[in-house]
Amino acid sequence: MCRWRAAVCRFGSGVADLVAAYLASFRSRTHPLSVRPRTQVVTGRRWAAACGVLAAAAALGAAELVAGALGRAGSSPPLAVGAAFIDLTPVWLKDFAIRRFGDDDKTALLIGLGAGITVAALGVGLLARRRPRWGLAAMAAFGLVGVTAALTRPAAGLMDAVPAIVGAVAGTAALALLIRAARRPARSDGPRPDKTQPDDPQNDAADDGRRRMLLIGAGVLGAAAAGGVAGRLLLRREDVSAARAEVRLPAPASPATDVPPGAQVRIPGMTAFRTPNRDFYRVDTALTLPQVDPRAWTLRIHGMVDRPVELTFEELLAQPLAERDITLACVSNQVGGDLAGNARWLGTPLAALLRRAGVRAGADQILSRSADGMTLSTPLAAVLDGRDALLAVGMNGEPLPVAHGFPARLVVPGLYGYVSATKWVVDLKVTRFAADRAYWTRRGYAERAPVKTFSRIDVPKPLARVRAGRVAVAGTAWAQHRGVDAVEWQVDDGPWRQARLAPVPGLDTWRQWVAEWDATPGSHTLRVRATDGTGATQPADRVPPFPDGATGRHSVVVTVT
Ligand SMILES: Nc1nc2c(c(=O)[nH]1)N[C@H]1C(S)=C(S)[C@@H](COP(=O)(O)O)O[C@H]1N2
Ligand SMILES: [Mo]
Repeated sequence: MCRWRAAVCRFGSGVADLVAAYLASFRSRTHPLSVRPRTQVVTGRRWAAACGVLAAAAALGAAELVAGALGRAGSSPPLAVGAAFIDLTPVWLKDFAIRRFGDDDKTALLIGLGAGITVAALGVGLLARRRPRWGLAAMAAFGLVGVTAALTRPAAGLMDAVPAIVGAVAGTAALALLIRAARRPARSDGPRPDKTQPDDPQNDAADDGRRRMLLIGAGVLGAAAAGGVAGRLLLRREDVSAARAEVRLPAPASPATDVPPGAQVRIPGMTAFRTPNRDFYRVDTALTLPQVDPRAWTLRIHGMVDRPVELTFEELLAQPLAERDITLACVSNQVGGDLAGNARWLGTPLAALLRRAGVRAGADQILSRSADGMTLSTPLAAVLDGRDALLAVGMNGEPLPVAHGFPARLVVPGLYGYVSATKWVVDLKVTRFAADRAYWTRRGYAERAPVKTFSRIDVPKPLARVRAGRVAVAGTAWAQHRGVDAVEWQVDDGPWRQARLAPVPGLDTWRQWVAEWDATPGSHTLRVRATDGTGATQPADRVPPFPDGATGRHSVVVTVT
């Protein structure tokens, strides 16, 4: 550990020396960019723009290499900037992204970021063509953006600034090198090469210059790529999939109730009652998946408790475990949307852990924190009211997938994910809503957010064409922890009719429904609404997901021929 630290210090002072020498070269005018701009003759716009892109590649490659060497994926400047962007994104845009791109929202963000970086790099190159120092300064400014983004990540340490710093140094150095190489061999006042004259010696010089430019450009690109690849490979050390494969989950002390055979409505195109892990929706703010080694993992329970608890993964597996079927839903889910999934979770009851810690009077919130610094708040009362709130380690018979919170996450039936389902959880603080706020509640989302009653038509699909006659209409409804007591469906403005409800193992999962429709030719609108266990029927008025979940009735238009 000490040796490591010494190496880091040496590395840091090395970087500082480099920067100092670099700056000194300006003063002594030996620097390639110290040529006075007016006498500077640089090549055409295209090459200058390419210089910018190559220099940016060098910056990113170097930064990636350092992020990899440090084993800190999140400190990679583009990822840090992306993560900062996610945090700064207004709620409406986030909703839009989740709605528009769904599980691919992060890919969309990274593509957008890549485009932005490319445009900025082109700009830096063009700027450097006439004003080398400005180009240099712009490159440094981008480095500063990277540093700021990395340092403002919630779980960041000072070391997270290093990749962006090294990247900025590498980027400016590469830019200087490239621009010097791009300088035409002829001076501006000398004769220009005459391309129509094959024997003109100026042409040879120009060709030589071009060859050198291409060589240097290729060298920079190669080094950048090598750095990037090496960085990514180094980050594999952090990968926890091997550790995950070694986890042996104990049998539950309290097994799940059997799922009744009829829970799955057997119609082509129908949603699976149990969502396979690979199909389970994913919503989180993590641009890079936290890699949490179970051997190093601990959960701390502290705050307004009599006896703070610290639990290792081994100790967690030794607790009595319960297995439960619970449907998770996201507050960003729209009417008819699919940001919900049903899994069989294995975990220890959260209430028992909290009682062991001894919750003090006056507390009303659990503020949970994940390994990547994300915070979620959960109403304490919901966790203690007897429902199956779990500190989960297993999902559908395997350890939690890394994308779903390995090694441990919270699952609380009946509450939207953003107030209950903390993935990669490492810390539970028992506190008061008046004292602490979490990521989403700070952004105006509701503190108390029970899942709203929801129903959806899964078959037929929107805009489907079906044959006149008997048509199966089926779907999924949920009102976790209250249960779905009725589902009604309607054709056009006809009467509401009862659908047949499939059996369910309990109140905490979604429920499938099915009906037979005597379809007549023409275009028809099918509509659905559910009634929960308290007797409340889904309202017709449409409200958006912000701040506590969407309402409205799902409908599909089908053509009957
Ligand atoms: N650490 C962490 N946990 C999180 C989130 C997050 O962004 N970070 N998102 C929450 C939200 S909004 C939802 S809907 C659920 C989604 O869980 P899933 O991705 O396993 O489906 O996780 C919750 N837990
Ligand atoms: Mo969510």
